[in-house]
Amino acid sequence: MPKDPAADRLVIRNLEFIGGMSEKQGWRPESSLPEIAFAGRSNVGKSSLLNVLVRRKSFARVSRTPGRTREINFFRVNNAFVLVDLPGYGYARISKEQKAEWKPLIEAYLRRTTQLRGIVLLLDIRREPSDDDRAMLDFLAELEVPTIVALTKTDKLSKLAARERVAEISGALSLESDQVIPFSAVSGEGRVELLEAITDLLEAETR
Ligand SMILES: Nc1nc2c(ncn2[C@@H]2O[C@H](COP(=O)(O)OP(=O)(O)O)[C@@H](O)[C@H]2O)c(=O)[nH]1
Ligand SMILES: [Mg+2]
Repeated sequence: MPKDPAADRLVIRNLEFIGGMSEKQGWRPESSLPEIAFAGRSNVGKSSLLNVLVRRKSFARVSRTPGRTREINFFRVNNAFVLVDLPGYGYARISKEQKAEWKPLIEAYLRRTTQLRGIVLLLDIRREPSDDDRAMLDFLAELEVPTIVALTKTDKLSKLAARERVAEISGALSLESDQVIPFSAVSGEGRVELLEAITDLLEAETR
C-alpha cells in the first residue's frame, strides 16, 4: 500500500473508452464525472503523452499521418474522472475546409461541458506557438478554464536549451511558472508532475 494517499490516486486501475463526439450538437457521453481535456496542434505529441500518462502502449494511437482523428474521444478513468482527447488542430497539410472544422467542435465541447475541470494544452518546446495555439489559450481564458501547458519533446533539446525555451514560451504567452510542465514521452520527464497537476485540478473546488 502506498503511504501517500495522493500517490494512490495517480494509479490508473481502470480505463474505459466511453465514446466519441463528432458533431457540435452531436452525441457525447452522459456523465457527471469531472473531465480533463487534452488539446494541441496535430503532431505535437498528444497521443504519445496520453500513452505515457496512462501507461498503456497503444491507448491513444500514435500516428505519422497527422490530422486524421477528427472526433473528441472520451475515456473513463478509475470510475473517478473522464479524460478527453480533443482533435489535433491546425495541421498545414489538410484542406482549409477541414482545418476550420476543429474550432466549432472544440468550442461546442468547451461550452457544453460544465464539469470540465481543466485543460492540458500541448505545445512543442522547439516551436513558436501558432495563431491557433494563441487562439485556444485566449478562448480558455475567456471561459475561465484552468489551463496547464505541457511543453512536449524536451528530449530533442539539451537541458540548457530546454530551460531557455521554457522561459521564452512562458514569457511570450504570459504563463505562470506553475502552469508550465516540460514533458517527454521518450524519457518520461514530466509524467509525475503532470499527473499531480491533474490531480490538483480534479480536487479543486468546482469552477
Ligand atoms: N523525440 C520525441 N518524439 C516524440 C515525442 N512525443 C511524440 N513524438 C513523435 O512525434 C510524432 C507525433 O506524435 P503523436 O503522439 O502521434 O502526436 P499527435 O498527433 O499530437 O497525437 C511521432 O512521430 C512521435 O513518435 C517525444 O516526447 N519525444
Ligand atoms: Mg494523435
